Amino acid sequence: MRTISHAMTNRGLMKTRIVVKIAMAMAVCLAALASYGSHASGQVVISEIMYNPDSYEGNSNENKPNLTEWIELYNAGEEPIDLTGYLLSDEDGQTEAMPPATMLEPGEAMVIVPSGVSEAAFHEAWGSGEDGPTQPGEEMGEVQEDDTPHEAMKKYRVLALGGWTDGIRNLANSPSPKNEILTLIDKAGRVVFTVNYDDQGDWPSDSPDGSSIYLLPQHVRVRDSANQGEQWGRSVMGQHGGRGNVKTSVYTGMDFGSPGVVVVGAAGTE
Ligand SMILES: [Ca+2]
Ligand SMILES: [Ca+2]
Ligand SMILES: [Ca+2]
Repeated sequence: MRTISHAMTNRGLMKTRIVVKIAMAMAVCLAALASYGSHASGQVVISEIMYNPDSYEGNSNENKPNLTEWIELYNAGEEPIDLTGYLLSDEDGQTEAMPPATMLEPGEAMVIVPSGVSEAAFHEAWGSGEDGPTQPGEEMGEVQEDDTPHEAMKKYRVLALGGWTDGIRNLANSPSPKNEILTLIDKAGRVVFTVNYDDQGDWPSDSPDGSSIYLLPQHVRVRDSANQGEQWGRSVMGQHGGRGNVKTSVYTGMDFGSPGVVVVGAAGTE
């Protein structure tokens, strides 16, 4: 009896070991799939948020889109990313999906604006990068000696997306832990990037109006989560591509940001 029960125990142990081995193999497969998934969606980040421009934002009582808000995306990875079908969401709703063949090359930045404002209108105010690195707004401040981002400014795309008025609505000027929770979602419905920006605590102040917030160079590629205010900076003239807009019929105020320019630094550097 003892021998039989011993044999049975051994058999039980073997079974347990096999089950454990299968579970471990499955875990390895799942981990590989997960890393493939994150690889597939690449390293696209929300690199800058203009949520409280000095330019006229529209009257929310009239339910008009806030045309002068914008969001910058950046490909921090080493492979082109197909953003087709990607959309932005927050706790209010979501935008329309990005159109077919929306590619973002490694190191390329793209600006997302509400439908109703054109790429030409944005470039008119902020510069297109085609006419030299420090245009426009260079007359508004001195370019600093180490201001390589200006040199790095190149032509960038501006994509107008519908779904701001009835979807994500505006980007709150008085954000809180409950809003805005900006999330970039890929065409498979996976969350690629999320940030719950704020203007208090560790977060850059947005007072006075007009300055965007942007991921600091050392955190473009290295983050635990983007929900840490100290990882973001407030745009100022002449730093990390920061420049002012030229006033136009759409961009009526004096805003500061670095649309089209993302400075990437090594971890641990400032
Ligand atoms: Ca919103
Ligand atoms: Ca706003
Ligand atoms: Ca930027």
